[in-house]
Amino acid sequence: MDISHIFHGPNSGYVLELYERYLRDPDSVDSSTRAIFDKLRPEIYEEKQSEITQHDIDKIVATANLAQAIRAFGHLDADIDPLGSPPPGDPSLELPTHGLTPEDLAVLPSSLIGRPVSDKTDNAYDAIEELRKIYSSKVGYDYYHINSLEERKWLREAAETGRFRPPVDPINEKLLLENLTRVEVLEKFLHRIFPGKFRFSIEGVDMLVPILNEIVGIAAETGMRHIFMGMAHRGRLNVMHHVMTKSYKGSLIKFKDPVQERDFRDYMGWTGDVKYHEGARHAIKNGREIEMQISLSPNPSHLESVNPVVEGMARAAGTSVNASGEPKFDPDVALPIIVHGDAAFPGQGIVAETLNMCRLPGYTTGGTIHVITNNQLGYTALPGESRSTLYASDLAKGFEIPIVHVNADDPEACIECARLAFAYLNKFGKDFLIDLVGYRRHGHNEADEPAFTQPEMYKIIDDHPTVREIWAEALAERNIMNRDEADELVNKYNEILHSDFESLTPEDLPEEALSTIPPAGAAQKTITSVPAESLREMNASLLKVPEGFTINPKLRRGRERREAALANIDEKTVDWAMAEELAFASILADGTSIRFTGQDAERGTFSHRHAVLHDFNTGQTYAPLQHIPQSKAAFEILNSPLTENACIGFEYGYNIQAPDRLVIWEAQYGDFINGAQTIIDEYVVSARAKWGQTPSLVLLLPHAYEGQGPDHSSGRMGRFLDSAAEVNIRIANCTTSAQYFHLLRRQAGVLEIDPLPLIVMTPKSLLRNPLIFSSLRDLSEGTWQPFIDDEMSNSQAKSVKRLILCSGKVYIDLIASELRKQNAKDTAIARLEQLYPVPTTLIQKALNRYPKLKEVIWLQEEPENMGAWMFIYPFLRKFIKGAVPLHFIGRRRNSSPAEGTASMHKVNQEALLKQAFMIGKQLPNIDELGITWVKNV
Ligand SMILES: Cc1ncc(C[n+]2csc(CCOP(=O)(O)OP(=O)(O)O)c2C)c(N)n1
Repeated sequence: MDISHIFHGPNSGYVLELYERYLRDPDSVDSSTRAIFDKLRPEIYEEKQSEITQHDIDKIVATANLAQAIRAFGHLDADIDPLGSPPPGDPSLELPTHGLTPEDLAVLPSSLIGRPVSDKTDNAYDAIEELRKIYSSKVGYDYYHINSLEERKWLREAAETGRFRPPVDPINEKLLLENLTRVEVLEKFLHRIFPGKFRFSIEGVDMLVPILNEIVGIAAETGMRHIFMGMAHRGRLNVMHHVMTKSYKGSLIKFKDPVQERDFRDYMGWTGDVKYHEGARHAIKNGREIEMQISLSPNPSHLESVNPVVEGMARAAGTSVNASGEPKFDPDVALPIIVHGDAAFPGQGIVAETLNMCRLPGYTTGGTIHVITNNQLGYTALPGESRSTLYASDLAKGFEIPIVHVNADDPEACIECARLAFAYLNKFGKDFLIDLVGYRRHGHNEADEPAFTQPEMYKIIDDHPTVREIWAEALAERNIMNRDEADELVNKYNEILHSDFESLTPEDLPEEALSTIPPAGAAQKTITSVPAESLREMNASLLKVPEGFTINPKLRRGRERREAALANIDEKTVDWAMAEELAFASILADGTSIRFTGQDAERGTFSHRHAVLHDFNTGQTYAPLQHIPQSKAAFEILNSPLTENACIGFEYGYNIQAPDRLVIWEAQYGDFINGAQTIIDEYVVSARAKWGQTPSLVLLLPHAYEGQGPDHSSGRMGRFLDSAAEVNIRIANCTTSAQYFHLLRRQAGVLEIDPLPLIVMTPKSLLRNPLIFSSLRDLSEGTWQPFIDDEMSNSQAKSVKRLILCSGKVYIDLIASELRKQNAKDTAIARLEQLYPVPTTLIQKALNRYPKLKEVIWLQEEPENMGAWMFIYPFLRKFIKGAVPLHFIGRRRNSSPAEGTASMHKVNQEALLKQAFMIGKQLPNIDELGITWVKNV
């Protein structure tokens, strides 16, 4: 007889399972369960029916439901706030909600709650209480948002067996006290000696340091080769000293204000950065062998911006690229750990952008451990002002990341969470989050008065013992260490700090990064040409596909054209995509690996690249650059997630960790680079000056005024030119496919000897315009030209009156124009292919070639306040030295980069070209147009 209908409710499945077990073997369940099920046995069901009431059944199901609620929502009742605020609770955790009383539970079997809790309890009441102790203790296990049953089971088992928790998994209690003492003493020492100086103290979340050390220790035992850490200001100094093992003197000297010791900038040879942004590396050794390297990435103030950088570093460390084909990724090589702020985690979009990468091919790192140092404040803002969610960590739920909320005043609970985090990551290769709930002992910084805004909270904090004091007390109660011994530890570390401070000399200023800046200039000497025969062979290899692979018919013609394209060495047959592919093939043949990412990068936004072919019949993919026999290194090209800031941050980190690989990111349209302004400003263009890092990341930004509107025209080159200074970046805007070929090859050639980020304004319609096509000879014999003067002869140059200087696509518009033919004799046109570093000597040389010059014009498509003009103007003035007038022609100053309609674009573009050729005269209707001619600037 089927009696399943009598079990109902969310846990009916579990009760049924128990019942079936009982049917197979009545002894497999405990005696009280057996007594209940005896009443339900089919053969005696009818007979005993009168004895089983619906009431009994309801109580069984209600008990199972209660147990389920505690497992899922017990964290809402957990004691996670050291400051003692009551937990929010939840009605599902209360007996009356389920129609239960303690008496009901006392007569029910504990097996209704399940193992392992049922094994150590006699009835359901005790089992429920036991369950509460686990799920509503100082740890709130928050994992019911995980979809995988296997993972949920594993997490439940880990929580309920307590296998990562002391005493099951013991800790060295004394050592923990020693560590907490070092953490606290450092902060208090700095507070005393340098009152009011910012250090963004860890106090209140001190357990961060032991948590990190626990993870580092287990990771090293497991055989991880790298840990990459990212964190903001909070507690960073303490982590530097007690996780990264930096010497105290290194920080103490900086607190003393080194400018008094010597000229800081001269000494460091770079701009440097404040002490709480510095990075560090620490090698854990076994004898002479480095077992594991821990790297703390430098980071700017911009909270959370370091997240993708750290992920990129870990991905690079775990990826080997030494053989041709696809790169190989090993998730067990590197572990990323990211420490977040409780206000920043939900607030900064880059957090979600980075979390979204966690399982993407080409981006996953095999899991990250996240720690939120949750001090319940963001500067002066309360949680209710910083987020719309209950927990600071709730964003992580959407990515199915298990979360533990842990009271930062319970050291054992914190250590359990660290172990659990690593064990889960190690088993499932996925992220884990520890929400370390503490408080902030001082103001946002140590000069702030927190009681201005949180008077009540700070009354509690002022009276609240430190976690070291709490733990010392616990050890005294456990007779492990008496109070005097604990005080001795405080004295010991105070004395160490004192003696370090007293013996400081100027030589204690850290010297890191001094030697990391290589001399610039090697790029100019790089040979980028490739023998014609090699290029022909590579082209042939690139056009091959596996037996039986059906290419999309629409791509066939182009490929047939390419088969014949290199027959004649002087014919201009090489378009942009072909030049790019040949550049990549030759770079791989030179042994340099390539990673290329961007939105829809595989096909290319403009459907020009097709680096990954899709079989027309089966959809199977084939990337020729992974199969050419000439290649000696791995190639990967990936369609990135629809993200700019985190994607560029990721590639930046990848590039920093693997400087010998060519790393390229392509924007869908150049404008979207503004979504990554933080990473550009804070890392790409300034990391060298601030932290001595030497990125060589390539950014390809489609940039062309073609009537597509304000948002698809500009790669915002002005933004990069704004930040171009010293030796920090190269910016190119090239006009032939050969130039692009040589530019890419030059970048790959100097990755390790003259690395700089390379920003390239790339074409849109010009991708297919024969005026930019190059010949095989241009590739095999040419070189990168930062500036290209008019091709006219020197004798023709003698009659030139006007020199038009420009950059990029407007040059092609000029030479394609009818007006050009009419003005061929007296007008020369020269193009700046490299905007930064400015090729000063070449421009100067060109100016000297035109003795009868009457005027120089800077022509650009962009508005006067955008493009290259504002940047290049002072250079041009200096070169010309007032000898001839300098005019500007371009779109008018504008708040938006381009016209909103194609028709207005056309009118303005035509007017622009007309004005460019109207020597000495102004277009009659110029005032009505969107362009401007600024005379003799
Ligand atoms: C992107 C960004 N916006 C604003 C700030 C200024 N700021 C510095 S710390 C801070 C509060 C951060 O709070 P939280 O994330 O909780 O970290 P905590 O300082 O409390 O550890 C703010 C707003 C910043 N550094 N970065």
